Amino acid sequence: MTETLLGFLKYIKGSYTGGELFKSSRLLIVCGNESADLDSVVSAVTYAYFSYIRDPSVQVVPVVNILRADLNLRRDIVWVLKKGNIPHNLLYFHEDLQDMRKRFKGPIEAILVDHNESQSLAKKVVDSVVGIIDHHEDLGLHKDIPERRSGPRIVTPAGSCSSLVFNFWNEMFKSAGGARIGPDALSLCLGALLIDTSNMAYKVEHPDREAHATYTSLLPNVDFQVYFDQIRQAKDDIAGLSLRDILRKDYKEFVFSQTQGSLKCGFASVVKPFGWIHTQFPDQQIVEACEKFVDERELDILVILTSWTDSKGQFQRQLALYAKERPSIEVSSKIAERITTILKLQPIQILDASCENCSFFAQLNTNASRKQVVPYVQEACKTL
Ligand SMILES: [Mn+2]
Repeated sequence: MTETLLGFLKYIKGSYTGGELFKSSRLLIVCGNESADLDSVVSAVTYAYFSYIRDPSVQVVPVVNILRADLNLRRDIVWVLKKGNIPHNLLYFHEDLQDMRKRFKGPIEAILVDHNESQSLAKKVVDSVVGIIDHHEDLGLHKDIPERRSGPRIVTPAGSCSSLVFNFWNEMFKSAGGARIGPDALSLCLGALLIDTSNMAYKVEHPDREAHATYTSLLPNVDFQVYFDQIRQAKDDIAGLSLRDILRKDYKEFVFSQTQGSLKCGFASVVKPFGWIHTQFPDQQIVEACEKFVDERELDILVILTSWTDSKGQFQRQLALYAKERPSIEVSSKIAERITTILKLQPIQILDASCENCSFFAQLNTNASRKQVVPYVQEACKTL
């Protein structure tokens, strides 16, 4: 039996290509969220791998919830995979999900990691959710998972979902007398943890400390600070990307219900401040990019969340709202009013000319990432 992550991915690829995978009565996948950040990719890939280490007779296919071509926008993931010698062609994307649906006639069952409600294409393709490991707000779905004894249902705070995935399997290995885990899988887990917690300085919860302690003992030759700096550098490198790519690189969308009807909101996370964006693109290009983005996705409102560490080492956040036309513009300003206190928003000027479609704010509550901002906006929408 192979023991490295690379060996496992090659084995699954063989089974996929040769068709053995499609001969069983069910097809099991593990799927990350639609932003497909490092945490989601690592959580999916390592979940499938750990499951294989535990029981090689159960084949789980890890799926990255985006198109294959979009992986290259995520330079931190590309860097970590390269460092781990994991080629991209051993991963599975939307195209493969469609292919699986065509080739497999039985039920496709999914374990969701880093989200707890099916998203994007997986929502259409998956027949049932049989497991969840996540660190987002619990939407209360699939509560019957524990009774069905199919997979775990763990939705609990953690800086990184990868910590929850690792701890879940590591506990299982311990009770089975231990397991040999490939260092390539451990490096992936460590990378996600370091990025999600800024090298254990931010949003660290008990599961992260537990995972960190294990990585420290199992990876004695890795300099965590150096590894973190390298991934961080790759993640922050968005130079040369178009505004459209910057917006869709780490993106999620939601439909929120209102008193009457519903509101479709997109949330783009960006790793540089608006000031930097404005040095790369003039007013008109910024406004046009937002307009096109909203049109392409039929959004009512686009929320852009920036976060970065400034030259003094201070972690900072900003928030912008964009709406193309009335009445969405009014709705957008009401949402801004309602989230001002909780997020400590302060209006700032970014564009040279005034623009009624956009509003920009410094977000002084720097603890609130998209994970928190989304439910605040959802709450603000309810009575609109
Ligand atoms: Mn996550």
